[in-house]
Amino acid sequence: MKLYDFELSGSCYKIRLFLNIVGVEYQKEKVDFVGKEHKNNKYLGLNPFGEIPILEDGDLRLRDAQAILVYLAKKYDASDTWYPEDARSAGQISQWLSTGGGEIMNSAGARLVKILDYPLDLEKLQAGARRVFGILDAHLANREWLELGHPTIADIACFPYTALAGEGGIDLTPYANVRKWIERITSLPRFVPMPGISANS
Ligand SMILES: N[C@@H](CCC(=O)N[C@@H](CS)C(=O)NCC(=O)O)C(=O)O
Repeated sequence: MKLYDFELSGSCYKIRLFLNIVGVEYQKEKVDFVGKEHKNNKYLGLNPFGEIPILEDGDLRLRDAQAILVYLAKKYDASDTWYPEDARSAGQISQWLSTGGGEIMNSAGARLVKILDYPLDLEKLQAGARRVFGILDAHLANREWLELGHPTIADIACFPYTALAGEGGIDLTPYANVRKWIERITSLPRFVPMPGISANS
């Protein structure tokens, strides 16, 4: 299995983290994201959206971190707890997969402005991120995990760009429930860190 990867990408990190959790060996192909390699013809051939992560498993190629998480959970999670089969659980988790690839990416955009000077509207992105963190914080007021009372791929999809919010100039101090949830995730037994997100030891 091959992951087209950039170490500082929170989206690629979703996949690295979950591959470690399910214990699947894989190979990394480093993408020169800063040099815009993901926009060259080779990469546009792999993913016409010009984005990473991309995962290849045998003759299957997938783009989009959330789609990749679903695939990995279905294929490699022997416990069937990270994305359980039943309709109710699948629906509950999927709503957060959409949030992880959607509204929470405001935080990713703010971080791209701050660390790579992307010409995007920083204030609008920060406001969008704060709105979703407020919703997340209220949701987590009376639960430890986003759904089902245990960790699922919903948590994995929403976690990185929430934990990296500070790098986009967004202070998580007002979101105490979100901060506790981050601590729970960084305490998971098979947790792996990335630059900007440490294990809770
Ligand atoms: N929908 C995709 C979006 C992934 C995404 O935005 N990836 C970033 C890196 S973290 C990217 O490749 N952006 C393209 C660019 O900024 O040029 C997913 O969730 O995997």
